[in-house]
Amino acid sequence: MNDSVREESMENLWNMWFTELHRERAGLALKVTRVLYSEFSDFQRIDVIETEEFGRALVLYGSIMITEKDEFVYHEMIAHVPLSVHAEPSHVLIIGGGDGGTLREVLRHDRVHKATVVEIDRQVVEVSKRFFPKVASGFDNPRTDVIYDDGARFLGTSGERFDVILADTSDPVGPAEVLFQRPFYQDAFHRLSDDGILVVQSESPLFNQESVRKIYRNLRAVFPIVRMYLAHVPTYPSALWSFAFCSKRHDPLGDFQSERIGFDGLRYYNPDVHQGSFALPNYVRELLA
Ligand code: SPD
Repeated sequence: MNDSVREESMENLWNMWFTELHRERAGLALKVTRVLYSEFSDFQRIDVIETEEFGRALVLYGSIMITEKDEFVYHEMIAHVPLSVHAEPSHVLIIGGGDGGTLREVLRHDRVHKATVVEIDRQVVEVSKRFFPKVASGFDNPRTDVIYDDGARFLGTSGERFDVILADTSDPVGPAEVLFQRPFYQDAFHRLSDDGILVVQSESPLFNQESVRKIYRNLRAVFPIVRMYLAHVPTYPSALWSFAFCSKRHDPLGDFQSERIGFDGLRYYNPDVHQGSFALPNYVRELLA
């Protein structure tokens, strides 16, 4: 075999693709350079792949949770939107979030004295620390408390109160399904302080319309203020992702104060993005009506 033939056959050998189907006939395909990790934990299948375009990706249950290239969008948006609306977010609870990206963003705020992460799957945290050290950088922070437990059970039994709760979950299948149901939202309401805010990741308004409808129906039955906001996450279904801002008192636009973001280094979130993310296209308004 001459060199050029050998090179070509190596090229074919590594012509490996990861595909995530988002609907029956549409999905995302990423060219893979290496599979770094592939195991079943007690709860789910966990894969870490290295892709040419998006760097390393953490895949749970066959679904991309984070990639090195675009994780900042989701994590900045789930954390900084509520934290720049709440006046004293002293104690923040993160349900899920085992990769650590949301924690990293929460800890940027000096006004947060304690961040509690409740993750069901210890293996996700270990994998993230090993393969995504920059994302998982907050786990050793003295303000962080990590509890390995079922998020729904924790909220139902905990006697603690939180100023902000962030439901940084995977999709509503498997172990995360209960985290999208009304009892979970009721428990979150009761665990929040009187001016508390809950933010939940609420799926794609284009590709997951049935889930979105259910999530907002359940949230509106519990919280007096429920507003959707949007962000562009290229590796999530339809690349348009939604979050639900739910609160007892705070209005996400009226109570927003840009001075609360007193640090550098954000790559997506800024005051204009905060305001603009609550502007919804007509088809999304209709979905929520
Ligand atoms: N379909 C992908 C939805 C993922 C939402 N959660 C991501 C967790 C990142 N910390």
